[in-house]
Amino acid sequence: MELKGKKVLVFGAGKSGLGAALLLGKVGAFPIIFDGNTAADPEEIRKKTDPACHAAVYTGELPEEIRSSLDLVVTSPGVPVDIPLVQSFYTQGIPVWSEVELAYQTGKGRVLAITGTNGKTTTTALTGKIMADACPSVFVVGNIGTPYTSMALEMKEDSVTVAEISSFQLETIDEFAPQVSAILNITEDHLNRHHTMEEYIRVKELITKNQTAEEFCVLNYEDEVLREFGKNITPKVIWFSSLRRLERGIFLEGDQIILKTEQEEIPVVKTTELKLLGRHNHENVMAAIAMAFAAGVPMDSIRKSVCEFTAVAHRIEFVEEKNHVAYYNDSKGTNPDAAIKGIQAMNRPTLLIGGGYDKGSSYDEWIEAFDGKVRYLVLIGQTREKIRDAAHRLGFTNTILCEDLKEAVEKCASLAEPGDAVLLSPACASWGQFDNYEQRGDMFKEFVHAL
Ligand code: UMA
Repeated sequence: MELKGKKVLVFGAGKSGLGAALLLGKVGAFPIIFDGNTAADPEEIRKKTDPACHAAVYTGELPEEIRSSLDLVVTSPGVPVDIPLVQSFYTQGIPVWSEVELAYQTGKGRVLAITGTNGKTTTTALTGKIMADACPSVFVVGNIGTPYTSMALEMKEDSVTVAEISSFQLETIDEFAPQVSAILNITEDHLNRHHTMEEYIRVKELITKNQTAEEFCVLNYEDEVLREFGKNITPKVIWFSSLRRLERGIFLEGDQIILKTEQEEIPVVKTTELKLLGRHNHENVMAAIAMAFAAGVPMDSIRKSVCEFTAVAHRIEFVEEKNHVAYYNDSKGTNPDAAIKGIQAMNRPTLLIGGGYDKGSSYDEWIEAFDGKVRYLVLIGQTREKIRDAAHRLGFTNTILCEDLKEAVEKCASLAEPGDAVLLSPACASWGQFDNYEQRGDMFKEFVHAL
């Protein structure tokens, strides 16, 4: 779509909305920023908006005359498609794009896109490093924190974009077509937004919707949903497995990661050479290697980058040892499945801090994964009673409710014995008590340092 001269509603005035509005202003469109939060102050939003985008700003209600004169709507990831206002755009026949679609249609070069319930950020950061070590112009964008639109106009034909793409961003793509995609795993998450597991899976799988038969999709062979999905898709599938030797693909055998193509079997790297811990991380590494290999990066270069890469913040991040108690920040454990990885990685008796915003998840599997390792479960946030009740039902009764994270950290410090670990791995989103999981993790680290 030619954007010049078009009236475009930018729905949501967070990072994505501000990035989209600036891009639209620069390409000669007329952006109108709208935020549905009635408490949002238009003046504050104007202050955060780059003057170069000449955007009008509305909050709360969108005036009817604006609504009826739009050519395009660009939604922020946090805006669900089933709310009445978005539905009314569909009824009017106005195209609705995600912020990622807008960036894709204006950006240039090749795109490598990663989705999945867990491991996206680590895999994106690692793929970004491998590509940056091998290519002159690389952008790492998307759900990882830098809006795709904020970089799109800097991209050139020889650029490579490595994008972390959430289900929220995939819901409203149109032509978005990465040369290499990856779906790492699909487990229960965001059911308050997508309502059913079927819908969540459908949205995740949209990442391959516009890919051609010359392009690639990296999939986890050990994920039953993906194993089925991979049987009938257009792009070439590269499977990865941490549990078995594959006919073709990339797999872990003992401590050796091996890539097997039609022609050869390449021992890539040993897990003992990596700075990332845990089977889930070895899966992320295999996915990143497969993506970079499909994008044509020489194996020697991939190997070097992979060995240099260190864990990203907030993912089972070691904070400090105090009074012989080790503190770990796994604030990125925002759903039960991610939090299971967190507790599985612990090799000491653990005081676990959990709870937060309610995304409609079930916590049973997480509690069952405690495996005798958790001494106390210290709970905060909206879900604290729900998790406590589930734990008691499953026979785990060492639960403590706290008002906030600070109290939870102090409680853990008072109960921990030398040799224990304290792990923040909440199994819930941070919203309600924090802006995002980064803020939650940073505050956890601050409280630990202050003990
Ligand atoms: N808003 C409305 N109406 C609504 C919902 C929201 O007007 O119905 C407004 C809010 O009032 C707010 C704005 O939209 O002012 C916020 O937009 P947003 O929630 O889309 O947040 P952004 O700041 O644009 O950040 C988004 C992603 N946020 C979400 O998906 C919730 C960030 O992912 C991402 O890093 C950023 O774009 C850049 O691409 C965060 C996240 O939590 C890390 N992602 C989820 C996850 O990882 O589990 C998917």
